[in-house]
Amino acid sequence: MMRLFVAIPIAEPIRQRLAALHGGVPGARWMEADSLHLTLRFIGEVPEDQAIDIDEALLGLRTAPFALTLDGVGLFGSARRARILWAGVERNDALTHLQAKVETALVRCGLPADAHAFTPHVTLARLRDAPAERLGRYLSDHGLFRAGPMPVNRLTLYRSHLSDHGSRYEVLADYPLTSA
Ligand code: 2AM
Repeated sequence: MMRLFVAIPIAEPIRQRLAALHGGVPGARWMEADSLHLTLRFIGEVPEDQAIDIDEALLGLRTAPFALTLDGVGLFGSARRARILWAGVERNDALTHLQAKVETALVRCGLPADAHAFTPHVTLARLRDAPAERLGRYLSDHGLFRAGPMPVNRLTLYRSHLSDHGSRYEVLADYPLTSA
């Protein structure tokens, strides 16, 4: 079995802009710059033959490149029990369309439809017992964060390796977006 997800990798120079958001939150585990990504679909554990089907389905996608802009920062979880600190993504019809295409392709591979609404974000840090007051200050300090436009010209299939030290993300395949 392999634990997979489909994402847009975050390229330079946006990585550097996101790295500049590090710090100021006690208990935060910040993402490594080369792991930064925008998840389009978390797949979860699948057997190897299904991973091959998924790879073929993603190869078959025909989508034109586009650009996206990061906008603001926020939290998943309540202010008292915040779990994830993220950078938001400006509303983007091409991104929504791409996510829907990926979803359709994966359901055709036999995966169950994703029950969650797509809330595009780039995880910056995972949080544990972060003081609410410090988080509040962080959000107001960085509320005006914006970065981009970032060209999106490929999707990536990642494999997630879980360990006691957190997850490590391995790039399994890249799928270029082409207008042709
Ligand atoms: P994220 O996009 O908020 O960072 C690999 O675990 C990636 O898939 C992570 O980037 C993670 O969150 C995303 N993901 C989405 N749903 C998930 C789930 N139910 N379990 C684990 N990861 C999930």
